[in-house]
Amino acid sequence: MSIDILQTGKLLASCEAALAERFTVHKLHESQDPERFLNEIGPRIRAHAGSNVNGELIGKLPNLEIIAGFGVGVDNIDLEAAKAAGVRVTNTPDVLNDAVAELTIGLMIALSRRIPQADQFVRAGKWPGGNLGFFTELTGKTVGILGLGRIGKEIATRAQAMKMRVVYHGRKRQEKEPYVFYPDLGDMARDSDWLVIIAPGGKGTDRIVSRQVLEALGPKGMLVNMARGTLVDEPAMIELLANGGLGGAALDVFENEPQVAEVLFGLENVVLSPHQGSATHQTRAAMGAMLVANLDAHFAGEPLPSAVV
Ligand code: 8YV
Repeated sequence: MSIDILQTGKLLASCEAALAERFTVHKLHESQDPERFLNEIGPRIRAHAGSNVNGELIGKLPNLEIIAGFGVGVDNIDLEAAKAAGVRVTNTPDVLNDAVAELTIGLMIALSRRIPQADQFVRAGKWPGGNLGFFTELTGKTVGILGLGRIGKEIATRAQAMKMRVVYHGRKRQEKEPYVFYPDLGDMARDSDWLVIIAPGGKGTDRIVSRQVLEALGPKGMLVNMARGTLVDEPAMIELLANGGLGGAALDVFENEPQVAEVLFGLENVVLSPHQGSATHQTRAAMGAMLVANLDAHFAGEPLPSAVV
C-alpha cells in the first residue's frame, strides 16, 4: 500500500523525483484551496518532506510520523510540537559543511578586498580615472568563530590556510580543539578582527550578537553571518555599519529574508549574498538524498540516519 506524504514547498527536482518514485506525494503549495485540501488529505499523511513546519500544521496531520527537513538548521520546524505529538524530525547535516565553509572564506576575501565593488568599478569604466584604493587582507588577523560545530570547524581549518589565528565562542569549551575558547562573546569580539557567525538559529541564540558585541568588534571589525539573521541585532548592525562603528559585514542571511533592509544596498562596506551557503549542485543533491534516506529508513523500521527528535 502506498504511503501518503506531504510537501508544503518546492524541493530540489532530483529529490522530488525520488519521493514520487516511493510515495504518493501531496503538494499543499500547489493547491487552490489549501484548507480544504488539508482537511481531505491531512489524516492520511504519514510524513512531511521539507522544512518550514509549524505547530498548527502538525496539529492538522493526526497520523504524521516524521518530518524530514531539508537543511541542517531546524529552527524553522516546531520541535516542541513535534515532540509532543510523537513525530520524529530529521535534518541534513555534514553534507553541506564544505560548501558553507568555502562560501564563508569567499565572502571574507570579497569583503576585505571589496571584490564585488572592484568588479562594478571596472564595469562602470572608472579604472582609467584612477585606482580603486587599498584594502585589508586576512593574513595575520584573528577570526572569532561563534559556533564551533561541524561547519565552524571546517571554517576554522580554511581560515588557518589563510594564515589567520582562530578563536571561538560557544556553549562550552571543546577540550580537543586547539583554538582558544572565550566563555564571553563580547570579549571574543573585542579581541578579534573578524567575527564569523555559524551557530544555530532559534530562541537560544536570538540577537546573541547584540549592539554591545558589535561595538566590541569595533570600527575595524568585520562581521560575517552564515547562520541566521535572527542571531544579530540587525538594526544596530546597520546603524554601526553606516556610522563607522563597525568596519564591514558580509551577510548571507537576513532577519526578514528574502527581504533585505534597503539601507544596506547603499553601503560600500558590505557584501550581500542571498542565503546560498549550501547552494551547489553537489551539496544540494546530497541534502536531497539524505532527506529521502531518512524517510526510507523510517518506513523500513530502521534507525534514522540523522534524527534531531
Ligand atoms: C538551507 C540552511 O536549508 O541547512 C541550512 O540550515 O540554511 C540552508 O542549507 C537551504 O537553503 C535550503 O533552503
